[in-house]
Amino acid sequence: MARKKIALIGAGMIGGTLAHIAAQKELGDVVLFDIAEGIPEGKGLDIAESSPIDGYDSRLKGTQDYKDIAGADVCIVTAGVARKPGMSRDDLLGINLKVMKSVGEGIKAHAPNALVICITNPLDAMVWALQKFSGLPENKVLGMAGILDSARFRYFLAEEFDVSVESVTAFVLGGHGDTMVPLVRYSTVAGIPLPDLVEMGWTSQDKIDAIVERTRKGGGEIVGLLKTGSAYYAPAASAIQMAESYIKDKKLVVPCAAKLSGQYGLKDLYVGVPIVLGADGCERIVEVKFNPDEKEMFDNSVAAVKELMEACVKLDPSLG
Ligand code: A3D
Repeated sequence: MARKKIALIGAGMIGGTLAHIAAQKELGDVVLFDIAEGIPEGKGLDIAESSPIDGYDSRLKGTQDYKDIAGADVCIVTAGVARKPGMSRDDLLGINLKVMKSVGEGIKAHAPNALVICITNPLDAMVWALQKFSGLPENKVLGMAGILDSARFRYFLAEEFDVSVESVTAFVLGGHGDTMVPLVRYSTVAGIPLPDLVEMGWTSQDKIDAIVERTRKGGGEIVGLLKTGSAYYAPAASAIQMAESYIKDKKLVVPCAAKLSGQYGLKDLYVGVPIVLGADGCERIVEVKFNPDEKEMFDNSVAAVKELMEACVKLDPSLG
């Protein structure tokens, strides 16, 4: 069986990390595309030179030519600008919308059968625009955010309970931003929901509330520490999990930004919801039952996503 081909559009901090993990896992051969000359070539060569030590045979190539992504099975998009301290994800909108247009056209021309995973912020609006610009089927264009936000939530909870991260499951839904919705009722330690753990005296409601707040601001916490950019190790690991579930048809149930077509009473927008991710891309959207508080938080988050979409349409009326 021929090797899979993974195209990384954007070879910055996340793109380089994606290339390293994808190669180490032998998910396929890796093409790094970037407009910055030398960066994708240099990162590709550096990673390839580690392959004899780590023992993997993935081939890596850096390029400025979209022709080199031809026939890619997966395209992971990080092209654009990342947040600097004091910048919100929304400040990135104007710059990154133009980038999504050129990336969408490049993918449409050279890799129309790929699964496309968008990471560029502001995530929900950018993946929505990327799907429109590329014209690829909705089930094959997804946004990465929920896995990362849930991983942060899981990590903080595992720390609080002093248990393995593997024993903690958590769902963070909604748009990727300060309005995201960490679902406490659906988050568990070995299947025991958090509200039960509060009753059992494992933690307090105040501590859970503080962890929820830290999760919502998890991206900003890293930006504040790094000062020169945003998180890249955990975002890359999250997107690789999505690519792996697609390539291996694992059908993981994971929160991703997916295009809704009636689910949750919403249409024609991307927002974070649990999906089954397999060989057909988004194979099913899971409709979680919300209580009134959760519904209010989800609605607020959707309203924030809609605002960004409207701002996109103002900047590029072809999206309307
Ligand atoms: P960075 O290291 O700046 O890399 C971005 C790369 O994109 C640079 O190498 C640029 O040269 C390249 N680029 C710019 N324009 C184009 C273009 N038109 N075509 C191809 N390449 C281009 O950023 P990063 O890797 O740290 O972050 C990438 C994106 O991910 C940013 O928008 C971040 O805000 C976003 N991000 C999202 C999450 C989510 O959870 C959704 C988390 C972290 C970062």
